[in-house]
Parts: sequence; C-alpha cells; structure tokens
Amino acid sequence: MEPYGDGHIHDTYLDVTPDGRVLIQRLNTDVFADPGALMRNVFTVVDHVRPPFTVFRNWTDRAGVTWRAISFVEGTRAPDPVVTVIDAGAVGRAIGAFHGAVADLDPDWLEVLLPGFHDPAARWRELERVAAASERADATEELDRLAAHRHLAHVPTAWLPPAVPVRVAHFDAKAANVLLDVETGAPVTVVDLDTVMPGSWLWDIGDMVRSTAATAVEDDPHGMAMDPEKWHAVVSGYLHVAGDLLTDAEREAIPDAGPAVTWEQAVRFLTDHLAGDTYYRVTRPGHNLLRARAQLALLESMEAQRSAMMLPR
Ligand code: GN1
Ligand code: MG
Repeated sequence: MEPYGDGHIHDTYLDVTPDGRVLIQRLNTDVFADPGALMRNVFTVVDHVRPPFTVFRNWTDRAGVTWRAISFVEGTRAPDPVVTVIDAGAVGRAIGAFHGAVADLDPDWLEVLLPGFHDPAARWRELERVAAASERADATEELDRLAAHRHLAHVPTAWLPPAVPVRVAHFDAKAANVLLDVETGAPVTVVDLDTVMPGSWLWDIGDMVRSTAATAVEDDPHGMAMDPEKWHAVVSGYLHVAGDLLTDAEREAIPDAGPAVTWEQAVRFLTDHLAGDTYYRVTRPGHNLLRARAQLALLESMEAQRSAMMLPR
C-alpha cells in the first residue's frame, strides 16, 4: 500500500486488488469520535446521490484502529491547484451538480457530527483562547491581520432560514475534493463526504471560491492572490447548474461567501499552529502558519478586489 493524496485528517493509502484499485483510509477518531455515525451520514448521501465509487463498510482491527475502503475512480484527476479557467468552471459545475443531487434529500436525515463546524465567530473565540495560552509567539502579525477582518465572522449570522435554507451541505467543498475526467475535463463527481451535514450551501460556495479562485496552492503564501477570472468561471459554472435552486438571498450572499470562508479557514490554521499542530496533519514545522499566511494573502486580495466579485446577470 502506498500513501495517497493530500488529506489533512485521515491517513489514506492506495491498494491494488484483483477487483481494481482501492483507497484504504485509517479514520481519524480524534476528529470523528463516532465512526459509525460518520459512516451513516456517508451512506445516507451515497444511497441518494449514487456516485461513481463504492464505499465499503468500516472495520476495526485488533489494535483498535478503524479503517474503511473506497473504490478508486479511474480516469479522473483532482484539480489541485486549479490552474486554468476551464478547470475552474468545471469545479463550479461539479459542486453545482452535487447540490442538485442532494437538493431533495432531507437534511434532518443527517447527524450533526461536528457541532459548530462552520462558525467563524466561535472559531475566532477559540483562536483568542489558544493564542493567550500558547508558547508560540511567532504569529502576532497574523493575529493582527485576521483581527482587521473580524467583521467577516458576523456575515454568516445572516445565513439563516427562511431566506437562506438549511440544506444537505458538503462542508468541505474544495477543488481538491472534485474529480474531473482526465480526457475531457468534464466534472465526474465530488468526493470526501465525511463532513456532509445540515447547513447552508453558502459554506460550500465559499469553500469552492476559496480553493478555486486562487493563484497558488493552499499552503503557499508567495504569489497567493484571488484570480478574478477564475472567480467568474467557478461561480458561473456553479450557477449554470444550480442557480435555479437558490433563493434570492442565497444568490445575493455569494460574493460574501468566499471572504467569510477564507477568513474562517485562516483562523483555523492559525489556531492549530498556536495549539502545537494537533488537528491538521503537517509535513514540516510551521506548516500551519504557512497555510494561515496563504489564506490571509488570499483573503486580503479578495477584499481588495470586491468590485470584481460581481454576480453574472
Ligand atoms: C480538512 O479532510 P480534508 O483535508 O479534505 C478539513 C476541512 C478544511 C480542509 C482544508 C474535518 O479537510 O474543514 O477546510 O482540511 N476537514 C475537517 O483544506 O476538519
Ligand atoms: Mg476531508
């Protein structure tokens, strides 16, 4: 088995079996304390959406470690990073198609596995708490830069019913979780259903924008900026497929979604840096600080280009 991919939470390996290639995952039970509930949510969505992969039931080995297997989707690639405007449009269509597929699935069928998962105001309070207790003192500048955009924590408090409905949301709708056809570039599926939960689709739209309308990878602060052409491509692609499903309030909130989710993500990375890298897998010292800096650069670029984030007519 070879280590596979770039997930920050579970350990993923690729195995070759007589029936084809399979992803084997060691589940992170620090983050998902109840793997049974995690799998119930995943199967609720899989049974409804019928994606082009098979999820096999989880098992626990003699050491008490929980695993699961998922069939590998051949002939696809994850656009991470998104390099071209064409791929950006395809990512938007993929997320739009996922929303279309779950639009008639009752969100009450899903368990709230990670309460308060998307809650920027609570994430900020946690950052302040961790920063006050942290032995690391190398992030004062980043804390100040985040504080300068603190108003963004309050933007999503307006994302409430009835104007902004509670939906089945993916809650990790980044480009790295989209698969495109290697030959045609067309959207094939959205993967990584671990965080599917009841909530606003605006969190997904924000994560889609954060991960797609960027000029660098998630952990590269150098040259990181918002690319307005990719912003338009991904949002137009999304609206082309899912636009008719949205309420007016959801549609009008789209320009705010990218900055709000990017700010929240920067807060989460910086919190983990100051907490001593306990949540996200890191590949080197200071990795979470680099991730936070990259998200901050992206956020500041978004805020400087607000007028470029205008919805297509
Ligand atoms: C984590 O599992 P992975 O690497 O796709 C995280 C997301 C973050 C993302 C940032 C359960 O997702 O919330 O947005 O990293 N998942 C969890 O890349 O915390
Ligand atoms: Mg994930």
